[in-house]
Amino acid sequence: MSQVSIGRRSLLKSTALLAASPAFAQANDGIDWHALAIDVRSEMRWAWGHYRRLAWGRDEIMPVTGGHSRFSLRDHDLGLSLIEAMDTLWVMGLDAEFADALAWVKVHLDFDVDGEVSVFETSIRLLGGLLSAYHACGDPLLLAKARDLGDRLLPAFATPTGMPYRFVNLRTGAIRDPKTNPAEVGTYLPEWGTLSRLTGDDRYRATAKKAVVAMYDRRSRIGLLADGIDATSGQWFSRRATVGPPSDSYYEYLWDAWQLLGDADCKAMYDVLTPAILKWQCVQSDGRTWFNDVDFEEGGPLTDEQDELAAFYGGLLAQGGATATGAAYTRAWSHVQDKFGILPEGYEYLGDNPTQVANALRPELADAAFNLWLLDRSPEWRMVGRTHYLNMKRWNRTRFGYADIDDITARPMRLADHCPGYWWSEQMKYYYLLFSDTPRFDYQRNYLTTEGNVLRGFRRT
Ligand code: DMJ
Repeated sequence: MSQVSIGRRSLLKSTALLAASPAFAQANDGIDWHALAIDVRSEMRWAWGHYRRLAWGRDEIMPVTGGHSRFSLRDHDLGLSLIEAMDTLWVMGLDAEFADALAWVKVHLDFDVDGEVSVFETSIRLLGGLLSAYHACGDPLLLAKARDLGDRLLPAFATPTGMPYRFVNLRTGAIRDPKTNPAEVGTYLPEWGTLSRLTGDDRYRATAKKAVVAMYDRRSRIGLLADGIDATSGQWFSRRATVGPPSDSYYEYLWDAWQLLGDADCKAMYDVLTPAILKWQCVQSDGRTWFNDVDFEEGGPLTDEQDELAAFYGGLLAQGGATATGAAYTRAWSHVQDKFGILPEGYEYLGDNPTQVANALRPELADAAFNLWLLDRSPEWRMVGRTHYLNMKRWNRTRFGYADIDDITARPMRLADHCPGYWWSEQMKYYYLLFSDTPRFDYQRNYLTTEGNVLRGFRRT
């Protein structure tokens, strides 16, 4: 198998496949992974039932009170959670629920709204969700909706640099806010390349690629990107290089564009930027591996504070070949999980303490564990995912679903009345894939986006 044909979350050796069977896993570590997978599926169905009854077609359920909230638009819902959930429902075999969601999309989803959305969030969540649902069932209406949405996002990229404005009006194409960052510039290619492949219209891929290159071309002499740039002038307005937000998925999508689309330019860019990150940002402290934020031109450290969202990075590093560093970084976050139960949004490694005590029901450590497990099938990563799941069940579960936490240091942890859309697309899918060994997923050749949307690897059985 050529490297290009090996999926982002794959690269398995044939011997490792044996270790993937539930029987082997059970004998190996005494955990009944199959039962755990069934439990995840049952929690998904339970939470979906509440969403279906109390927040159908709304963006997000409020799991403490049973209300609902908006995400994309101020005055209009776009069924965010429903769309984010679709491919998770499908891979879990919750086919009646999937059909119900598809029927809603066919009747109700309409992007012709006079309102402004985030180009980045709309692309990774809604466009990606529609494409993964299309991958699951092949209904052409889903592709048509994805294309319509892509067309409505395209005007944002009409800048002198090719880097997009942050916001666009879905009906008028009016754009706003050129002050952007690497993630909002460069997290498009897998979805937009897929859209181009499926429609035969190369504009989506070419537009996304131009933005990625424009950002890369502005790297510093030492090979780092800062995290604030003006899309119209191409001038930086920040000096901070970080692997956390708002830069995180820029790096992820360089590797992903290579893995999914075979884009060798993106691999070359990844191979230039990653050694610079490892050289200037990677540090050892108390036997653990962390990534400092640093000055992007001088390389000097700015802070030891770590952002929880950066916890995905260990999985990416391993996929890109820095296996030991990726594993070590994931172990460092696993230490924080073991210490606090749920990761805090901010953490400083020198004091081994939270700097922000909230957690917005985040999937990043489960994401990294899943990616590492796909690479080496080590039970260690399944155990990290299992702890993530069981701790979530213990602390985040509430009356009508799963909720964010306001304070992970309080006992019991204090909940916030919000369930983010990505919960339906990300960790519930990572857990299930990690524990189930489902025949609906190709564990050797697959691709999941930054939002957990499966664009390659579904098996229609
Ligand atoms: C998700 O929406 C995506 O993974 C994004 O790239 C950053 N993280 C959030 C969830 O925390």
